Amino acid sequence: MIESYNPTELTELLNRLPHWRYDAERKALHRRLECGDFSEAMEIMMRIAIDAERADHHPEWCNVYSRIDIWLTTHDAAGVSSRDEALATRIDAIVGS
Ligand code: H2B
Repeated sequence: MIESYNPTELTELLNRLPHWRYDAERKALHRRLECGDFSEAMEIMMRIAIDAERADHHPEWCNVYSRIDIWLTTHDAAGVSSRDEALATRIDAIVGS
């Protein structure tokens, strides 16, 4: 059973992932992406979806035209875990920062 990060570990995680913030209400990492247009947003979501499915760890997300909001949380841990860190790191690599 996977454990969620404790507050100290969460602070350290946010230092490693400067594009992400902690959403306390959702107990999730959150990042907003502003893409060039809708097509670019769809392409990025597809690339993330392929990685997520491969890792069996999936984002909660919302797309409005060129904007994508992404939340990462681990249901089994009721919080943020190393699985969310791994996917956030992959997403940063996909979007190039
Ligand atoms: N995605 C996310 N974000 N959190 C989870 O806890 C999770 C998941 N669990 N994808 C996985 C699927 C689990 O339900 C399956 C059975 O492995």
